[in-house]
Amino acid sequence: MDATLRNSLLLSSLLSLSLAACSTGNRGSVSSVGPMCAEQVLPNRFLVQWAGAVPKEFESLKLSPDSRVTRFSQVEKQILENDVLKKYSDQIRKAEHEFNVAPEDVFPHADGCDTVRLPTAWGPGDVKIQDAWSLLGKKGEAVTVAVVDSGADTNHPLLSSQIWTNPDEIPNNAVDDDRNGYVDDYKGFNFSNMTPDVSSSSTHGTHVSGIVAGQSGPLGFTGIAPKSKIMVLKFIDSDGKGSVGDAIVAMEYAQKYGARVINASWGGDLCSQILEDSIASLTSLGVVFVNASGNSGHDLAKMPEWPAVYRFGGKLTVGAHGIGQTLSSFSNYGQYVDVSAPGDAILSTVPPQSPTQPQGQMCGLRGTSMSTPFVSGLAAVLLSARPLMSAVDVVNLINAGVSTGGFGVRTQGKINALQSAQILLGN
Ligand SMILES: [Ca+2]
Ligand SMILES: [Ca+2]
Repeated sequence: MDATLRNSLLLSSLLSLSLAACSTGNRGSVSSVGPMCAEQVLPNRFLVQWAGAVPKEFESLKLSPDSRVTRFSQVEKQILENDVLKKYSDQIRKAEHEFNVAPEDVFPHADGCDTVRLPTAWGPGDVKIQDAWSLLGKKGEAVTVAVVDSGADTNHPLLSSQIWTNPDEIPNNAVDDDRNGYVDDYKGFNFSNMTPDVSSSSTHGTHVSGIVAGQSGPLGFTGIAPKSKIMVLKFIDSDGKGSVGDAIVAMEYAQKYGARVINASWGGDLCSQILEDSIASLTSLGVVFVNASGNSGHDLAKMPEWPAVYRFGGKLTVGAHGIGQTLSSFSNYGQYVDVSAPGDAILSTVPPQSPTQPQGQMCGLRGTSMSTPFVSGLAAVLLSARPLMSAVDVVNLINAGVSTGGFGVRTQGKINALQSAQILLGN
């Protein structure tokens, strides 16, 4: 076992609470542990979750003004153990090493960003979204989807009209007008470097955002919920890594500002119980959490990845299929994957690939990162028809509406927007 991981377990073992080994979503049945990527662990960085209010002396370490999680940076394990964990043991729920997660697309992109041989947009038809729009008379109106990812090109002509803005913040004046702790968070925020810049190095998040809420474009392209708004919350940096703590604070922001769906096209080989608690809390507050199953081609029951294997009523884990209607070989599968959605040769928006290229680029990518926003978009369409539904209601509708066909996932099916809409209307 890697030293840092061993330390992590020792650190946790000081606390009497919640000390189950990281497992899959089935409480009490500890599964085998997936391959450890110890380089993802951030040395000398720890997350501590408090049972109640954060003690005053650690106020400045809170992930956000409203958070009950503090981040201890540049702190040695022994110092944390002796000076914090022992002293405050009755007030601490969990303590763990912080680590990075990564986007879930497939590299190299076999069909990636080829401007000559772009795929046609087969996904919207495959999920029967146009039929669902017609039946419901809604396309995501008044629903905000938080894309917690690598940012997005908010100036892309097929996206710019659908970018959520913070009404209480004046952009670009270097003032935190709404006093929420984030300066100029007008079009979302970049939690990886604490700036308002969400647009740089954002190919992954721009592609995901287009699948959710892109406007009609070439080759049959359309977003699944083109009337929904995208809240661009960046936590994955230009190196393709984002920390668990930054993900948590971005998701807390999403819920606070009214997002009903969180698209999480990312994951990793390490588990965080603090992240699990955060997702559980969000879903109980009505936020649908949609998560990529990952691209290892494994049965997640045998080789878990996180947060894909966490199970809550308001959470969906998504596999990917291609136009040939079988689960893609890269897609994870098994009982911990709820549904499949189009994820191979998927056309969507990307930022200009070079300074000389115009805005408005499209490209094809594949991965469960791409199938996940199809499900987020469907959740937004269903919520626009019935805004008072709980996260559990939305997830149940999506699961119940699948077209079954041996996809190797828990429901055996791929999403079908028309059938979910018919169930919603009692048809
Ligand atoms: Ca602000
Ligand atoms: Ca401002």
